[in-house]
Amino acid sequence: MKIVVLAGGIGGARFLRGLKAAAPGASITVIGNTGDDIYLFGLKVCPDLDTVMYTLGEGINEEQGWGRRDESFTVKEELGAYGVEPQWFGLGDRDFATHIVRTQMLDAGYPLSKVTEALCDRWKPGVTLIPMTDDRVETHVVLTDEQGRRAVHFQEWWVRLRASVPAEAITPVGAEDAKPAAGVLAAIADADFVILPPSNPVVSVGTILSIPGIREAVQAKTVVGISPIIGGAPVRGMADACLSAIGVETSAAAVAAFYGPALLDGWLVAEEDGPHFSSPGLEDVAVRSRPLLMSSPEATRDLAQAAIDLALELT
Ligand code: GDP
Ligand code: FO1
Ligand code: CA
Repeated sequence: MKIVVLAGGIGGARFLRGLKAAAPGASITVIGNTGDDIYLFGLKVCPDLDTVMYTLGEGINEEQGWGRRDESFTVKEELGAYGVEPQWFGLGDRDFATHIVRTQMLDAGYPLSKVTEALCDRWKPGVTLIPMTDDRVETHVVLTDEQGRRAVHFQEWWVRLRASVPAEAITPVGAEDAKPAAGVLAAIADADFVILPPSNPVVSVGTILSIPGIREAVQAKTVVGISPIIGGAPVRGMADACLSAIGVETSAAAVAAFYGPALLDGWLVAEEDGPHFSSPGLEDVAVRSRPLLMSSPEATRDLAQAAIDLALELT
């Protein structure tokens, strides 16, 4: 079985753990979101790729969901002592090494997809992890604060401001001119089906789909999505702030409508959302209600199994 997953960070990575457990023999290709990427201190940081790589490679800080376990912050403190900004982004010492290796390889001329492959040689995530593009794409957020109306990097809005200032627009800058990374379209074409895990629909899955050619390739396959919204709320994080910014209600039905019937063949919603699930235009999408909380390895494996079962039923 060949499965492609379009993944963001924590939600995508946790789901992938369950998918590996549910389908140990499957060949899984993960197309990772790079819209969250940011240059800090001259180093290229790829939060979502690293979250997937560390989670599947058993190096993640489990409580936090991002960053390394057993982490220390000496370099960050020393940078602070020099007055070097930003201090609002918590890069740990172990994590710094990843960004140093990545940046060295990029500066030597390797594309991000090759660099990611090299980093995965160490972490052995058990999936093929490919960034959505080798080109620079950065999600920016338009907001108005005491400094006026301006665009900031997604991380500044998400991490420094904790999405407390409403986003007036969210744009993947550079996406229009970006190309899918080597291997992305081939993996999708070759897949038995594509899964949209419970990742942020706007700044994770939406960003991946904004790369010209990816949505068209995915649309041609059987696609099953898992709602990241349960009972009108994002399970963790602030995905509702991203949905509000683009005028989409925070509900399982509205997210399905945002992806659209041309893309989605199947949609898993939480048991509490099943009975009153209705969305005009989505009559052709097969909706099933299942336990959607990734609260334990077993629950996450069962969720992944439900996605596989629905995909096989629809293929
Ligand atoms: P990020 O890049 O680290 O923000 O992670 P993702 O984009 O991959 O996923 C974040 C989304 O995962 C959040 O917006 C939540 O809505 C969703 N999520 C997190 N945990 C769960 C869970 O246990 N079940 C479901 N259905 N969704 C979840
Ligand atoms: N998230 C935070 O809320 N605060 C941080 O200081 C922070 C640091 C950080 C460092 C490396 C990394 O890979 C991720 C990090 N994250 C941090 C998480 C991350 O930036 C965001 O949650 C995602 O980009 C949103 O998907
Ligand atoms: Ca992300």
